[in-house]
Amino acid sequence: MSGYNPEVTTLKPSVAEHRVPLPERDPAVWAAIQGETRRQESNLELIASENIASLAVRQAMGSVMTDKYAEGYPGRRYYGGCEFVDQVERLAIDRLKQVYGAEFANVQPHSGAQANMAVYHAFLKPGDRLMGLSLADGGHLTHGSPVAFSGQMYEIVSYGLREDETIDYDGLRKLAEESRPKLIVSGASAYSRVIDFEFIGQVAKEVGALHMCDMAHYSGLIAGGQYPNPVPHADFVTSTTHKSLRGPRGGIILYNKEEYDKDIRMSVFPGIQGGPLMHVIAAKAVAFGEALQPEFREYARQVKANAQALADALTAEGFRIVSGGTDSHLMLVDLRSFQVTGKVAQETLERANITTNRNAIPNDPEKPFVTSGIRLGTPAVTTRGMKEPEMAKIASLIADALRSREDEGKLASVKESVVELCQAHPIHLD
Ligand code: DSN
Repeated sequence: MSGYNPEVTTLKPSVAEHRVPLPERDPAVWAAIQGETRRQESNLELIASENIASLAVRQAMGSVMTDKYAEGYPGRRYYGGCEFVDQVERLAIDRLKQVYGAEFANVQPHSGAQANMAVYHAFLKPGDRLMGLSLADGGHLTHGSPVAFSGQMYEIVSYGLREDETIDYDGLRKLAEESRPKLIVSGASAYSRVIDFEFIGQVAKEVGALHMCDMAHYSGLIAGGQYPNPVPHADFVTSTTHKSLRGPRGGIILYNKEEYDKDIRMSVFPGIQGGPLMHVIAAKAVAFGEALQPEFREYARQVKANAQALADALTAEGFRIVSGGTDSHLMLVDLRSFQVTGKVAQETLERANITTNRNAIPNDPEKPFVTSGIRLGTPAVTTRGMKEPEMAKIASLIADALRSREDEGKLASVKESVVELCQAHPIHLD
């Protein structure tokens, strides 16, 4: 965009028009982007699956790599002109393998859901048995929910939680022995504790199943050495790249055995996808490079320390944290002691510039659209430099907002404090 000057340009008018910067070219879209920029700057982002990507990641995303078709893989494309996209995809693959200590990596899945679909498509036939953590207990739509392709194409058996709200590993083993699934999924979307990937991998071996770990939520913590690495214990590890890992929106697949390589590659392309998003792959390469820096280890450590501080402070405010705490970046908050549903809490907090998402808690008496909980996570607030003292402040602002949900004046004063906190930890996104 820089360098545009309509007065002095020697470009042909149609080409010059192609270089008109977005604010002038499309003010409506620009206004929405500016709105989102200001929203991110002045809101406390506590959605556990969100983060704030670096300027370098966003610059790669907004680059000319978006123009290029590159069906195939580096060195073996179906299009000409792939020299530089090959470079960037090789960088992404090499860095990703280094981050997680994996032998093979595929960086082309457009999303986490497509990474999971690619593994299923490669190794399961429709009707084969798939076992995962139930959605109600913290699993993901792609782990076997009846409303998603996973639950519609495969026969699903789901494991769940014990009374203490941690994974029922004995139940998982029993279910696997009885139902003999073809593939067992580990990983979750709303589970705050350490998952025993080694145990689940062992059970999978015992029953002759494949083990796929969907580490999407924990991938940044794993990259930073703050959560167990599933790579040695799973046949396949999938992830998104935009959650705690802080890259662009996208997916990845890792595996160690050469015998899986052809099937995974063929399943991603041409199996379920066409041309890879090369601008996203460039941004993934940047993010994986960032994850290899020593600062990222410190970031991951602080994300986890902040989550523990937030959970402790919320407990002191009178909330119940599902399972009693967290070993990761996220927590589920049971709101029933505040006599408020997840839906009302999410809406109330949004009025105070605190962004969260409602989430079912185990054995939730409310419908999924209402819920009795909210899920909170610390990746984004940690990116903007907040630490334990700010977590205590955030817990007290959340409690104040929910206690004063009928009082517009008090909510406005909570919002003022939130904006002040954000201004004290600025994140310049322009
Ligand atoms: N939608 C994501 C989350 O919020 O956890 C999972 O893909």
